[in-house]
Amino acid sequence: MSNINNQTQDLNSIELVQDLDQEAAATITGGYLYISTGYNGSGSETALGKGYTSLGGYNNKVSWYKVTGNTGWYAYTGKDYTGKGYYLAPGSGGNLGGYENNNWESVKPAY
Ligand SMILES: [Ca+2]
Repeated sequence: MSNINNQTQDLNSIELVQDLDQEAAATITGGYLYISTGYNGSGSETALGKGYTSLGGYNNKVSWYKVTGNTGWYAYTGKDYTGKGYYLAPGSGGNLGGYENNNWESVKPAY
């Protein structure tokens, strides 16, 4: 778990916090959206526990994800939940392909 916490701090350190949408900032209990810049969790990886209107340094670089817990997520190709949206079911994950690969810029939990 300490590794997850460190990754979350890395994301915060690139100043994503100021981009948080307050309505989407509610913390999810028991689940995370993991994202990485390489396939199969390689490259830079982080765990997200709430919505982000911009992925900061991860914008247009995500190539892999995994959803833990019982809450699904939405991922969008544009900032502020715009562009093309994708539903990520609880327990799902894998490498991104085609238009979706290297294109996510915002994510939020699907309540
Ligand atoms: Ca994009």
